[in-house]
Amino acid sequence: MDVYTIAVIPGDGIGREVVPAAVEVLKVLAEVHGGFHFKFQEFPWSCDYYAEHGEMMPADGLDILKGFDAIFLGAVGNPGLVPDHISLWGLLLKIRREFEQVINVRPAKALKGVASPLTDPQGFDLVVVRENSEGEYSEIGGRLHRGDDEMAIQAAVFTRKGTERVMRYAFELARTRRKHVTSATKSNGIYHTMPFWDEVFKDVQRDYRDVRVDSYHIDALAAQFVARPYVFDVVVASNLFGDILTDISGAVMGSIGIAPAANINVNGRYPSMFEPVHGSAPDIAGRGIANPIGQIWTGALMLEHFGHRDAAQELLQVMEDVTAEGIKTPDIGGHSGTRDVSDEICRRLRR
Ligand code: GGG
Repeated sequence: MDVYTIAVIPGDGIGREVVPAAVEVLKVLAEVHGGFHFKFQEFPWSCDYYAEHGEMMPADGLDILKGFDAIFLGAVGNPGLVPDHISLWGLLLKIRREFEQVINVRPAKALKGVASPLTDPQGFDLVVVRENSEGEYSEIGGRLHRGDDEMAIQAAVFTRKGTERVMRYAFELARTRRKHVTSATKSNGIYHTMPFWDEVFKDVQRDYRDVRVDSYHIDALAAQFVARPYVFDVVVASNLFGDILTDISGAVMGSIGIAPAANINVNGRYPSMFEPVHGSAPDIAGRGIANPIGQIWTGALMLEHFGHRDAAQELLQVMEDVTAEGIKTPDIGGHSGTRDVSDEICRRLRR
């Protein structure tokens, strides 16, 4: 029996609703599937924790997390309590950086029973591979002057190592899929980093001549994600572009509440972290209507990461059956609550 220790950080807002729902589903899956077992331990690190302690997580938080096999996180952010850049850099981005979770894998595909703005019968099935540790997400820069001369400067960091690494990950993934990689660039407008990005892409593609490639400027790519998402297989993008593209692909699926994500530590030194694409959604928090599918699908990515592909597939199948039968939250046109959806998934897993 494989036993996995999982650090659970529900975080803020709807994270506190969708995480317990998904944990319940994962417990039932382990029980009925056999062969593996989870030991979950919850941590209250969040904006409320900050209000009490002046930090998003304790000083030894990373040391504590290091001892786990994976981290299962909900959402971070309560702008009424803590400025967003403080909460994100104090918890989510800190974990991604310190635990070298350099790759963010964000799949998106048309699900049965979820009305999508996309009417094409072909559906779509793509994965965005996002650079997760550098790029535009940088603390380098500063603010100068006051009044008319006030300014803010923000530097982006693109290392050859980091850029090549995310591209190789995307090509390797494409080899297990439809062998097509699309690069998200903006080398017409961004003078240094994006021509560099294109150069590295060209260098890496030489090692993957069996994989078809193309490249779009991010603005055109964003439009294509909406108009023709079915033409994409694996899309490789920088930190910011990948974040934006996956909010779009979430919306194209029908709701960002469905979209899953995995922050992968590729060197095996630290745990990987699994968290859905969506944020804390303060507007609907506490109403019991948050969509748990993004968090549950994220749980399936965690199972795949541990090598339990069949259990992950079983979970995805049941999840899709439930949405196909109309048991779904209001964001995707249903009338069910968070727990109605997760309870129904548990009930079907037990059958
Ligand atoms: N699911 C985690 C969360 O709270 N995401 C919101 C967000 O804005 N994340 C920024 C990012 O993924 O870079």
